[in-house]
Amino acid sequence: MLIRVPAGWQIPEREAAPESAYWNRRRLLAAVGLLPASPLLRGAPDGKAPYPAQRNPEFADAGRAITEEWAATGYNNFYEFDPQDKQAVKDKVAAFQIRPWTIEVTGLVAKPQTLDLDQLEKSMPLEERVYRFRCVEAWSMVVPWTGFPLHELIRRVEPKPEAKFVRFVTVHRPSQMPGIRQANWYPWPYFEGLRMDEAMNPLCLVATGLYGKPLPKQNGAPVRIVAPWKYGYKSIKSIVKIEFVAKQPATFWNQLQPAEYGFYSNVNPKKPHPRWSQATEKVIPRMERVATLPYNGYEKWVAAMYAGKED
Ligand SMILES: Nc1nc2c(c(=O)[nH]1)N[C@H]1C(S)=C(S)[C@@H](COP(=O)(O)O)O[C@H]1N2
Ligand SMILES: [Mo]
Repeated sequence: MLIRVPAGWQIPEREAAPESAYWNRRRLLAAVGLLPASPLLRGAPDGKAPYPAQRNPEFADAGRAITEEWAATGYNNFYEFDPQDKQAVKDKVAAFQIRPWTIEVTGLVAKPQTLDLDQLEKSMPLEERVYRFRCVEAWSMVVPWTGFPLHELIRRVEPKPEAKFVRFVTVHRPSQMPGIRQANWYPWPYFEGLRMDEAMNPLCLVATGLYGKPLPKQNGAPVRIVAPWKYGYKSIKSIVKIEFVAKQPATFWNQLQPAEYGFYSNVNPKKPHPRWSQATEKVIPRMERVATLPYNGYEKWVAAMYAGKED
């Protein structure tokens, strides 16, 4: 049996105390499926929720100040709620139900399954990472996500060799998502995709939290993808389905406007959008201009995946 040993930084000082050894053992057993999950297993030794998770020191400093929480949670692209006004999204999410929540994992995998999000979170190594986040519209932010690497989930379902891409689908709930009714010509539900190596890249997070708390609805509660080297639209929100496929899947924005939005959509300051430059970006909320970095500054982690190609 393969037991995952947490990296040194994942074991907080306080958990080195003898009383917490019991909890760590319970969490480990639960993680490998030997114990039924119980609410008491969540997070810290005192039974508190797993937020805030411990910050991964490799992603503690994004080289820019962390965006104020009110700004990152008050200026959102989430067309299902409002396809026009980013500042209105947060005021239109009240009816959106985020529990219970399941994710169907299907397609070319040995172990297709429907995951309950609460169970999944308990069994995954939650960590906090501060990432730069760059929208294709040339605004950006710097925020601490809580989540776990997507590869942890992918390994668990054992993709077949024919699986070359991963497709993600957002929940489709017109009754709770006024933007879907408002913009009914869009091909809802929102869908996205990654190549398998991108999905397996250690940078790619399944996020369930922001600013040390569960994700606000406007930021994609209860669970979303974060691929920080790509334009923001690749980071699909409120996902209910993950499908492993052989062929490059269609994606929402690429299907709507292929000349403007590609499949790979890696942040690239040298490749202008047909209607605007991508050389700089405006940092919310003050919109000061800063230079946009290749792969949003994550070249070191991801450039090898695109060696010799322009993506
Ligand atoms: N389901 C869904 N996911 C989505 C979107 C959307 O409209 N619907 N917008 C995308 C875009 S364009 C961006 S920039 C980010 C915005 O994430 P944020 O609101 O947390 O900043 O979400 C992405 N994920
Ligand atoms: Mo975006």
